[in-house]
Amino acid sequence: MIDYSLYLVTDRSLSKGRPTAEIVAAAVAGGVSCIQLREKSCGTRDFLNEALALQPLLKSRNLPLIINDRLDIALAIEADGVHLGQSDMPIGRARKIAGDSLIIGISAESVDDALRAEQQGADYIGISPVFSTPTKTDTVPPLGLEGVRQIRALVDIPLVGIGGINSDNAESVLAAGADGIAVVSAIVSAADPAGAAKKLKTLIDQVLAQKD
Ligand code: TZP
Ligand code: MG
Repeated sequence: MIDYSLYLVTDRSLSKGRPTAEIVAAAVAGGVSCIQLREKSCGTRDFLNEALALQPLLKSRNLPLIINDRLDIALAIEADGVHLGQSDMPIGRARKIAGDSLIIGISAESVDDALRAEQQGADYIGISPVFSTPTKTDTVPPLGLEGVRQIRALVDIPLVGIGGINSDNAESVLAAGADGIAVVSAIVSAADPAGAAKKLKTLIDQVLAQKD
């Protein structure tokens, strides 16, 4: 079982010059439960090497490494999973190539996307975006907390909210039915990524304990 409660999504362009491995190590020290390596502008070799560089730490902590977009890289390095958007490889094809053991996460931009992802065998859904965010501008209009509630009512697999989430609004996303929150800038752009992760994780653990 994967713990999606605090899901870090990396972004080297927002890391203020600090290496992704440094940000990830700090975030792990602060308590992130799942890590997605998201590289939007580097070549395949660079992406692969970034992923390999994270693996010893994450494996030693038993933390899952999910690769954004690139099923080939996920398979090549035996990552735990791949995260696919609506314009990436369709989940059915990805499953055919990857088999059942690879975690496949899908970004859902609507209630229909979420229903389809579950029917087609996704392991978890990223509700994208919950709030508007400068981190990713090529998104559909935010689904909001109401979107999270609607999807929760119809879907049983784990749900992670993403987009504009921080320590001020994380509780509302969990209260609306998400199992976890995914963040980029709240951790990678923080002056103290370990402290930022710890603050979020402490809050999330409190909220999730009350939901049980
Ligand atoms: N997918 C939907 S919104 C988003 C992604 C990758 C960016 C989220 O970034 P932030 O900084 O946590 O708002
Ligand atoms: Mg994608």
